[in-house]
Amino acid sequence: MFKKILIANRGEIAMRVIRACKELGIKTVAVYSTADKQSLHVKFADEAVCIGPALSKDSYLNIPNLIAAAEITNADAIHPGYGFLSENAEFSQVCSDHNIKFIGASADMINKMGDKATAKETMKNAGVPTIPGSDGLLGSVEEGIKLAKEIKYPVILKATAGGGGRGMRLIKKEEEFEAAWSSCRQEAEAAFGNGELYLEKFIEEPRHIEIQLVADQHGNVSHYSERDCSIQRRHQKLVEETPSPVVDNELRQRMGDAAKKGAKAINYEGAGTVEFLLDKHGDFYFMEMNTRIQVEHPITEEVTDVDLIKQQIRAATGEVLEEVDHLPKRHSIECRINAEDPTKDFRPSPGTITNLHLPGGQGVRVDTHVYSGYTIPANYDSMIAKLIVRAPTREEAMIRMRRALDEFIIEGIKTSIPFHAKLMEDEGFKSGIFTTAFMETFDMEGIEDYVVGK
Ligand code: MV4
Repeated sequence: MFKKILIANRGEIAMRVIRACKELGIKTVAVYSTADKQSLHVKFADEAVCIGPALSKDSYLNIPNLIAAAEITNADAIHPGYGFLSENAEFSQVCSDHNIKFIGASADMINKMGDKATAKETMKNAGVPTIPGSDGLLGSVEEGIKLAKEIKYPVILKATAGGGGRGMRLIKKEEEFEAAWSSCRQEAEAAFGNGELYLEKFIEEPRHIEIQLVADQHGNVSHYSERDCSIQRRHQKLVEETPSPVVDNELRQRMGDAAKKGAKAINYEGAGTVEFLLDKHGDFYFMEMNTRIQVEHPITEEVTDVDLIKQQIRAATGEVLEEVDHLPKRHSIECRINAEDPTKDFRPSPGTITNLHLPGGQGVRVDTHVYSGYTIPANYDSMIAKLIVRAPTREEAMIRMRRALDEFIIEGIKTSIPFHAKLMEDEGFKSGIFTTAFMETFDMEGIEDYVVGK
């Protein structure tokens, strides 16, 4: 087992990793930027090292400073959390070159899954269902137009270096193809330094369903069922739940098997997530594979009774992890609490929390790094807490979430809490029948009324 882990991250996920390490008897090193000196992860870790100024690129993305911090503290592993360097092939390689275990994917794996056309091709060859479209990259605009005619419009152009919704163009008819091709290519070249594109049939109003995996270093791959992440806005997830209201045990087993088959084909190691689109006919297709622990991992923990961070650390040490298909024992929902004003198009609302009261009681979990008096810096993302509930059924989980949101008092800044409160009472959400387009028609009117105590 590792003796000391450096956590190359901040915020709630840094706290989450510290908690797992404490229970495993592993010492922790926090790193922080000058903007995060007052952060909880700095206080709760055994040691803390300042790695640079507020700008992410000079601190949390500063590879030489992170390696130096690991070396001076004698850390034998680095946990990258999510975001920042968690899917950075160079960082994974540099860690390995310095004999520091990167608790994440190898550089090769990150490159393979980070190139979306390669990832899709790899999964298709492994027998995982993929969306009809080009075999790999498109060679020319003419090839794209010819293929689009065959697979029929609407189609979607995707940048192979994109992902998470960046570098995509929906094309509804042939007349739009050339303009979409040029603008998508340019955008991808500018954003990722790689303008290569591939084409797919556009799946209309799908659900986003992802399968959690943990693979040990001996070929054992366990799945932990699905998470439904269909409630998103501009590719930012707002609410996740498990089990999905539209996935039964038969579909769950097929999706879990497909995800495991894909992971085994690439000799995957560690925690990972296979994202699928589920269409209205109940067919599912590989979309992307995330080679990191994700924000929404706690809902899976709440329904499987497994600590996924501990499991990820155990896998990284080389421990043999028995292969198990985990089925959900109950229901769990997560609301991402962001320092944003939902009445003003979710614009960021950083500042000082003047008063804080966290919800509690049976089945309520809050993962956060904030406290009363804490100032949210404007430099990083706006998620300040994850409110997670568990209950025997989906209906009880929604009622419990509504109750917990009422107890959640945050003064001094605006948060997304009122939005979540209204969502828990929304008939469309309550029905469980919705798609990734849900937020396009969600009515924000009257959410001012969803304040504490009402
Ligand atoms: C799609 C699609 C429909 N058809 N691909 C968005 C994020 C990126 N991972 C891929 N995405 C999509 N790919 C085909 N062939 C629709 C989306 C999509 C989406 C997917 C999941 C969750 C929310 C979404 C919102 C808009 C578009």
